[in-house]
Amino acid sequence: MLQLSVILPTYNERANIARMVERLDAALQGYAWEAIFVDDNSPDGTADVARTIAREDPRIRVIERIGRRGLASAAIEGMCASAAPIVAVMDADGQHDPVLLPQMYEALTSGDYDVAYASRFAEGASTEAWGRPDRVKASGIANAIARRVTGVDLSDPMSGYFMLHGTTLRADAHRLSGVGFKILLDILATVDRPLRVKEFPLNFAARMDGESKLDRTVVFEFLIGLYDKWLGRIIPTRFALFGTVGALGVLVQFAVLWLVLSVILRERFVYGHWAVGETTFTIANTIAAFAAMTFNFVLNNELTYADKRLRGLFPLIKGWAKFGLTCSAGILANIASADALKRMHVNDVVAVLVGIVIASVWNFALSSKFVWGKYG
Ligand SMILES: Nc1nc2c(ncn2[C@@H]2O[C@H](COP(=O)(O)OP(=O)(O)O)[C@@H](O)[C@H]2O)c(=O)[nH]1
Ligand SMILES: [Mg+2]
Repeated sequence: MLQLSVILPTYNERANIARMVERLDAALQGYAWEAIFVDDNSPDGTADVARTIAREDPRIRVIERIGRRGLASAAIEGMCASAAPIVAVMDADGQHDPVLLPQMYEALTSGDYDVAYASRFAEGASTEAWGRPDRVKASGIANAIARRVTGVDLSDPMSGYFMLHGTTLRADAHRLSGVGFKILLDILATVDRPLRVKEFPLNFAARMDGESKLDRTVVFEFLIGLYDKWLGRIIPTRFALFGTVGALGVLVQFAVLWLVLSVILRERFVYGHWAVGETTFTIANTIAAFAAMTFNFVLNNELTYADKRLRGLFPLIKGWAKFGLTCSAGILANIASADALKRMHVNDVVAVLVGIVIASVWNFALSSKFVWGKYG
């Protein structure tokens, strides 16, 4: 009878799959286990590699998600796709040592614990082999905040290696945010009754092959998670991020407009108007809108869509062009409405602001689909 399902979210982990299966096989001798690779249609063909193994080994399963990205949602879907009474989540890159799996399993089946997890910072754990002291430090800070704010007292609540009963997960799966990567923390903060947690020290290794996809500030990641838990239901997290980036874009647009008109052209700004002709104003505002668009693209790619981040020169240029295209209608509306309002002798600042609001609603709707989304 199936005892344990190990969920391994993957994105471009082609070279690590076979080795990972071998290590699971060695660690889980005597257990009835399965492993589910949840791959987000990795360009390197990770899912094909996993399927090749799965054809020979029925313990291996593959879920391939098309047009989706995100570690947390991959883990949730993998766990929900299993019939096993106990489910685990771990990285597929070798950083999480499978030898802990039987110990975690025994802790859960003993009935004394609801969740078992591997901590990088517990007594006896080590992060030296990770070779990333900067990230060790950042993780430490985020963990300290996590402890304070959620009251969850673990040495490593941001850990991505854990095991729990399928029933515990399914009872609350619909309430999990699925945003960001901190799914263990998400589970602990979401489930109302206190969960009994068993901690295992982990020797966090360097990844076997390939590169990290989540290499970014853990603190920022964590703040998003907090926002999502508190206000995410009222204003969706991604929209809030997009809006915040957009608001910064407003500053950029005004700054560039001011730079062009006041600094470069040395025009005077009197009673809410620059003393310039219509054409000059339109050109300056067009430049400003494009600068703001580029700024917004970069920041949205780094922050709003960090879990789907476009990387590498070509994807970035392509993404920027697509963002520009989807935004160009927005930019036209932006500039045209500002022009129209200006002709109606509305204050220049108000005219520009109205243009920006119209453009940002349009931009969010389209870019989340076409640049970072399903058709990305
Ligand atoms: N399905 C899926 N897996 C992902 C995604 N991003 C990262 N992963 C996987 O999640 C695990 C942890 O990611 P990794 O890049 O190693 O993060 P790090 O260990 O924090 O540097 C690895 O197995 C990745 O392949 C994603 O968007 N979708
Ligand atoms: Mg990793």
